Amino acid sequence: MLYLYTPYQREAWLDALRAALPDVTVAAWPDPVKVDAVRYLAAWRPPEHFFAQFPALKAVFTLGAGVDRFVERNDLASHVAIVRLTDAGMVAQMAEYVLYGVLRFQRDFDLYAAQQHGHHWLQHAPRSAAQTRVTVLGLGEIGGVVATRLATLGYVVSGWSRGRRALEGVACHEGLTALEALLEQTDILVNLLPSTPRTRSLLDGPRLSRLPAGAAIIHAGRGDQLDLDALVLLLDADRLRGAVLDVFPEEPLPPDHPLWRHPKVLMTPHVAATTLIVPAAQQIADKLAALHAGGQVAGLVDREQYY
Ligand code: NDP
Ligand code: OXD
Repeated sequence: MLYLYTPYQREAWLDALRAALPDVTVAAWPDPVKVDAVRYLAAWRPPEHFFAQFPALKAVFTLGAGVDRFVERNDLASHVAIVRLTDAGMVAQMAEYVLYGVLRFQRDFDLYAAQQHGHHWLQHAPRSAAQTRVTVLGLGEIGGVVATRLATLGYVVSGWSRGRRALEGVACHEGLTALEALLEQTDILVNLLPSTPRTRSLLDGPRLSRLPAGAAIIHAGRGDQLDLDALVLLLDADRLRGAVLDVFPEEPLPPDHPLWRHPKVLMTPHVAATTLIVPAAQQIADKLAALHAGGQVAGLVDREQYY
C-alpha cells in the first residue's frame, strides 16, 4: 500500500497516483489506514513524528526535488529509502526561469523598468551573450541542463559542483577554493544547489563581496543558502546590480522585510519550478516498480551527503 501525505492538492494527487499505480492500493492522509500495511509513502512536508507510525515502511517518495526537509528527520529509520523527484517537468521550468533572469540583467530590462517608472528615456550600450559570464552553482538534474542550455545560447558559462562534472560548453569546477575564484569572474550568479550542511550559508557576505561590481544573482536553490542582510547591504551600496529571488529562509518572507520593496529585487513565491502532478505521479510509479524489482532507482537520496 502507498499512503499519501500532502498539504496541497490532495485530490489531484490521489487521482494521479491511482491512475499511475492501478495495482497498488493508494490512500491519503487523513483517511484511516492500517499502519502496518503501508510499505510506501508519497509525501511533502508531513508533521513531526509522521513517519514513525509505519513499522513496515520501505521507502518515501518525495513530491519535490529538494529533500532538505527529509534527510534530517529523526522519525525516518536509516533503512527507509528516500527517493526524490528527478526532473518530472521541473527542468524545463527552471531553465525558463533562469533564462528570464539572465536576460533581465544582460539586456538591461531591470534598468529600463526603473527608467519607465521615472519617465526617463535613456539607451544603454548592448551587451551580448558572449560578453556575459554566467556561473551556475549545482550541476545536477536541474543545474546541469540550465548550464548547458545557457551555453548553447552563447553565454560564457561556468559551473560548480561537489564532484567533477563534464558538460558540453560549460567550464566545470569543484571545491570551495575554486568557488572563490569563480565568483570573481561572474556577471550573473545562478544558485541551484540543494540545502545541505555544506551549502547552507554558502552565499554569505564575504563570498558575495567577491562578485565583481555590478554583478547580479538569480537564487532558486534553497533559502538558507543566501545571506539576505548581506545581499541588501551590497545592493544598497550599488556593489551588486540586482537579484531575482525565488526561495527564502522563511516562506513567505515576513511582510516588513526590506526585500519586498527593494527596487533592485524581483521576488517570486517559490515557483521557479513547480511539481507537475501527473508526470510526477507517473515517475513515482516507475520508481516504485524499479525499487520493488530491486533495480536502480534514479533520485535515491544519499543520506550521508544530504541530497
Ligand atoms: P541534484 O541532486 O540532481 O543536483 C545537486 C547538485 O548540487 C549536484 O551537481 C551536486 O554536485 C551539487 N552539490 C551538492 N552539494 C554541493 C556542495 N557542497 N558543493 C558543490 N556542489 C554541490 O538536484 P536537482 O538539480 O534536482 O535540484 C537542485 C536543487 O534545486 C534542489 O535540491 C532544490 O533545493 C532546488 N529546487 C528549487 C526549485 C524551485 O522552484 N525554486 C524547484 C526544484 C528544485 P555533484 O554533481 O558533484 O553531486
Ligand atoms: C522542490 C521545490 O524541491 O519545489 O521541488 O523547491
